[in-house]
Amino acid sequence: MISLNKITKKGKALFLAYDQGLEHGPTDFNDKNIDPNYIIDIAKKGKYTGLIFQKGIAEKYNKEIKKSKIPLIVKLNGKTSLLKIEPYSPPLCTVKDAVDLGASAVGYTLYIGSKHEARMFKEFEIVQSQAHSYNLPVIVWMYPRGKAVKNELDKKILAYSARVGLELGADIIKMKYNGNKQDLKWIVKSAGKVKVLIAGGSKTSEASFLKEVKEVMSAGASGLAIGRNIWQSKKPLDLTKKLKKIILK
Ligand code: FBP
Repeated sequence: MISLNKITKKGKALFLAYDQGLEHGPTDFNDKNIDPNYIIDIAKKGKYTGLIFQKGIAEKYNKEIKKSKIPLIVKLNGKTSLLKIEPYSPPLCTVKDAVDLGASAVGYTLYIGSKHEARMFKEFEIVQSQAHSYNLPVIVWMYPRGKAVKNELDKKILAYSARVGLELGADIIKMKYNGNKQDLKWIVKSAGKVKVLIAGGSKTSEASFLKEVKEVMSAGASGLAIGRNIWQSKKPLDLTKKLKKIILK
């Protein structure tokens, strides 16, 4: 069993995600949060349990990341939002590169149900076994997506995704929440020993965000891997404090 101690606290995780520049483009950013140093500073002051970057930022800002002492999670694959085709996220960084950058874990997106599922599984198998040979935990963004998936937020398809995470050897999975606590309980059960984190999504009001966080934690989630709701917030550190009270208690 791979240890998650470096990237969790009391078994819970609070990861700050900043790969949206690749996935969505700078459309998510303003004058402040377009600067990776602003994100590193939030992670450091907020004592996040992990900071997620693609290889490019992990390389260019490596000195600052190391100085922050926040565990680095390198996202190994990704895609832009420009091509409106069946989703496929190619590998963009090797496990060895992530290790050389000082990563404490690696991240990978899988689009289950996509026409390219088989290819993604094959590529993931290499990543998973290499990461485990370095004792690095593997965090999988489990996203059911593509023409075959009618409703990405359907309980059955989310539970299926969670189970696939367990079957393929993920250590932590990151999923979207469909707003139904009972559904999430079943999804968490489907993941077995794999911890389930919830993704933040686009920015919502602080009150409804915090309410949702309480709900997902009481349904058995092990934390959050979020981006926009934090670094688009006017007071990211205040919000972080409130989140930590709910998640890391
Ligand atoms: P947010 O909290 O900003 O939604 O980030 C979570 C995340 O998983 C990012 O890591 C990733 O860039 C993005 O969501 C991908 O989501 P989608 O494919 O739905 O746009």
